[in-house]
Amino acid sequence: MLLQTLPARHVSEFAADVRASLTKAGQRELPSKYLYDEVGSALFESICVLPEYGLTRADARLLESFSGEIVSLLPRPVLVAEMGSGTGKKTRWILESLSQHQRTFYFPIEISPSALAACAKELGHIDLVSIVGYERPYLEGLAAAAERRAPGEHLLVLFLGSTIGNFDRDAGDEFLRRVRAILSPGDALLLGTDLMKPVEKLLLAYHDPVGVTAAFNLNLLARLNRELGADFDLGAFRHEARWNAMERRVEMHLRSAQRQSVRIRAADLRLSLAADETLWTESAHKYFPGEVFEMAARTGFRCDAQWIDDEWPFAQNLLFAE
Ligand code: AVI
Repeated sequence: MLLQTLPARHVSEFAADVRASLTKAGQRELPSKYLYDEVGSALFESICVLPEYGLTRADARLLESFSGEIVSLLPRPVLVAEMGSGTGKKTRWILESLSQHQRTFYFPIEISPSALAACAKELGHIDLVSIVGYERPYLEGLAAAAERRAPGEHLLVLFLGSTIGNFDRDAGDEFLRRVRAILSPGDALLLGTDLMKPVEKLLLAYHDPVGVTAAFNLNLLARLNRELGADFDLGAFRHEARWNAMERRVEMHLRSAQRQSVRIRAADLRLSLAADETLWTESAHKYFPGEVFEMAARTGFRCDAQWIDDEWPFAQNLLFAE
């Protein structure tokens, strides 16, 4: 795999993001993108195999069953770019189906170099597939991948696993609009969306009995200790998964078990937390199937096809840039 990297972003950007979200008025927050350092990414891989977290298996089942059909609906020749490829395991089916028709360039886009390396290992040996990895934020990587196409070539963008659900709804629309602005009419976006299901089932998926999701959430504080010289006592925080019915989302919080004060040296910040005060670390929005068609229409796409898993309500949606 060829790798395109950018100079490392400075620790000060991380510190500034943390400072801004912890000091904003009202509910304190921590940006969810920082959940995924090396430890966090490994814990997320473990979440994906938990019996209570059916999302990843549903995503993979749909790709395994319908890749042939999805590929048959695409204009060709087509290059494939994936925002947040992770280890690339689920993408194999799409690339194998495509390679029955054409030689394919695949551009995984990830900020984590270890995920890109795993992806190259997983997918590096598929016949007629060449991989160029972009170690960049999603939109920067996508713009770079889009520049590589020759006249007449289309682009298929993969945004799987319901990562769109981690954006607030308005921010999700804005993100899709920005993706659309990089594409040309007729280009495709395969968008994975986790669907509404009973709330007890959703809460268990984000608060598993083994405690893997709790460790994933608490690792964010451990990361602040490691990288920003903070002194969070991890034993003084509890993982919490909450259902927000108005916004139709699961929220992950870290609840302070006592009144405490924390210092984050690199962010030049001292925090005073009340007992029971929470830090909001992530949202996972859940969708109704029809909503995806409306999202597509609002953001410059048309949703032409949708496949829904029978076991765990989850949809793969094939959108085309209008
Ligand atoms: C990456 N993302 C789609 C996951 C989700 O379900 O929202 C992240 C996650 N957080 C806790 N469990 C999984």
